[in-house]
Parts: sequence; C-alpha cells; structure tokens
Amino acid sequence: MASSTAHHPSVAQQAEIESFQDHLSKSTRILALLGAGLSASSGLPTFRGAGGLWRTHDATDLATPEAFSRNPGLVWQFYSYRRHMALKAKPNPAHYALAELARQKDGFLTLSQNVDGLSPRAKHPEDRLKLLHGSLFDVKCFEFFCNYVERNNYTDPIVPALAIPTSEEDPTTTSALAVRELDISDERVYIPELDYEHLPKCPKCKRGLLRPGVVWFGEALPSGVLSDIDDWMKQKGKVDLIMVIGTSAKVYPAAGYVDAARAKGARVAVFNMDPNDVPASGLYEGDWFFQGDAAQILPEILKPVIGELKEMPDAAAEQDDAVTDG
Ligand code: BJW
Repeated sequence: MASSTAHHPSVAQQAEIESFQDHLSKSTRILALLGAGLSASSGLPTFRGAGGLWRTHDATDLATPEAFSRNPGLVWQFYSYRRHMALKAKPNPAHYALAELARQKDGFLTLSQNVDGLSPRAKHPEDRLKLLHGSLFDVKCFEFFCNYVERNNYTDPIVPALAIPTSEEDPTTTSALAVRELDISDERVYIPELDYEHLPKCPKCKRGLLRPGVVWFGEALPSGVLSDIDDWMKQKGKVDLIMVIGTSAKVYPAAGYVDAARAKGARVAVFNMDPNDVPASGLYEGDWFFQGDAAQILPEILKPVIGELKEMPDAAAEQDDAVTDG
C-alpha cells in the first residue's frame, strides 16, 4: 500500500498503480463507494473540513429533519443554493471515467452518497448507480401522512422566495447594469427569514411543506436501493474490489459497505486527497491508497480498462418526470 499521484509517480508508486490495474482488469464483481470529494473539482463543496460550513452552520447540522422542523426557511435556503450550484456545475472526468467503467464491466455497481446529479448527467448507466442519499432534484412532502414524491424537479428557484439574491453592478462603461449573483454561503450576505407562506407546498395534501428528497441523519435510506444492493451482494461469487472514492467514509450505513465487500473477499482501493481518510477498519495488506484529486487520478488509473476519455458532453437534465407515490 502506498500513496500515489498519477502524474509523476515514483517507481514504487507506478508499481502500485500497475498492481491495481492488473487486479481491476481481472475483476468481475466490483463496487465503488462515492462521496463528495468526487464532485469537489466540479466546484461543489464537501461536508467535512474547510468546505463544510454554510454561513455559520455546519452543513451536517442542516441535514436533519429536526433542523427542517425548526427552521424550514433556512434549510430550504441551504438546499435551494445547493440545487442552484449543482445545476451550474458540470460532471468532471472522474464522473465520466466511472460511467465508462460501468459500460465496460457488467459486474460493476456504484453506490453514491452524492445528491448532486453529476453521475447521472455523466450518463452513468442508471441500473448500475445506486443513490444512497437520494437526490437534490427530488422533492417530497414533509407531512408524515402524505406520500407525495416528485422526481427530477429542476425548477430553479423552486419558489420565487428562494431565488439567489443579486447585486447590480455598474461597470460605468456601458449603460446596461451587470447583474451578479451573491454568494449566500457567506454569512455576510443578507438573506431574508422565510416562513411557511414563502416555501414550496405539497400539491397533493395542499398543507404540508415540500422538502428536498435527500436522506437526512436519522432517516432510513431508500428501501429499494438497499434491497438492490443486498441482492447484488448475495449473488454468487466473491466481490473482487471496492473503490472508495472521495469520501471520508464516516457516515453509516454507506461506510459499512467497505467491510461488507471485504467480508466477501474484496480488496480495497482508496482514492482521496487526504491520506488520513481511510475507512474505519483501515487498510490491509494488498489494498491501495491513491492520493490526489479524484478528477485527475481516476481517469488515469482506470485508463487500461476504459481507454482515453473521449468527448464529455454534459447531458441535459431530463425534466418534468413527476411521480406521485400511492
Ligand atoms: C477529495 C477531493 C478530491 C476532497 N478528490 N477526494 C453506525 C455507527 C454510528 C452511527 C451510525 C451508525 N449507523 C447509523 C448511524 C447514524 C448516522 C451516522 O452515520 N452518523 C455518523 C456521522 C456517525 N447515519 C444515519 O443517520 C443514516 N440513517 C440511518 O442509519 O438510519 C437508520 C434508520 C433505519 C430505519 C428507520 C429509520 C432510521 C442516514 C445518513 C444520511 C447522511 N446524509 C448526508 C446528507 C445528505 C443530504 C445532503 O447532501 O445534504 O449525506 S450527511 C453527508 O455525509 C451527506 C454525505 O453523502 C455523507 C458522506 O459525506 P462524504 O461524501 O464522505 O463527504 P465528506 O465531506 O465527509 O468527505 C469528503 C472526502 O473527500 C474527504 O475524505 C476529502 O479528503 C475528500 N476529498 N476533495 C478526492 N478533489
């Protein structure tokens, strides 16, 4: 096990890369566990560490049903901002590399903790991508007795009160005023306090507030997603490999898939900027740690299997696919 960058690897690092590539090419049952670091170079912040603060709030403090009950306006401002940023962002080469690996290897299943929609936009085959923590672009009713769910809602802002405030700049040289979006993740930028009447309502029960269709702390992961993964795990044959990419692997049950894969024989390959961010059970003999920006190192290290990435079109988001459960 050694840390490595793909661009100027030492001889020892090159040997590690080649040993991983050799194992990958022989592997048939492969998992990937993805986290926020995968989308970092697309410009989206991670949860823990420097990028994890939104205004004065720890991002994970806003990701709870209790926070939404207490202050739905603030929580919607946080999620509306993130929907807006994710829509402006583009998938990076690592999203495309993983999508290509899924096309090359039938037995490759990706478990993503990310809610930003970038893997689907990189055309990751849908049946091989399990969204453990939902999607920023699903919305559902917050009322306990209402089961309204809407998928692929890309309306930005979802209600006018959640529009990103702008400042008008006068460049003095032209008559037109340039409009600049303000960065509301910065606590110095004023945002209004929003109440029930400003926020999106459920079209089914007409009473409840809509909420983002993501999995908050204390909530169960989508049952269909969990059972699909269980079925995959139970299939005959060992698991050859799990790639742990851009995640601190601290949130469960997602992080538990590393040990579950290991229990089925998998070797573990970690791709992370931070050499300390290894899964809780550590790294074993025969595992790999590749240090660097996933967007740079992943396409390089996967190249013997996926080849050179060709064009990377940013697929247009599919719209208007509303589903009401029940
Ligand atoms: C780069 C990079 C670059 C940067 N290149 N790398 C067992 C033990 C202890 C606790 C629990 C347990 N089981 C359950 C719990 C409780 C809890 C939990 O895990 N708590 C822990 C904090 C201890 N889990 C839950 O509550 C889960 N629910 C549950 O268990 O329900 C049980 C239940 C059953 C039945 C009925 C009812 C309940 C739910 C967890 C939901 C997590 N949700 C969030 C928010 C989603 C919505 C949103 O996006 O806002 O998911 S929290 C947040 O963390 C988000 C992420 O998906 C998740 C993981 O974070 P991630 O992706 O790893 O990000 P970071 O920031 O931590 O790491 C980024 C990494 O990238 C770092 O390592 C960087 O170094 C690296 N990096 N740039 C490569 N360019």
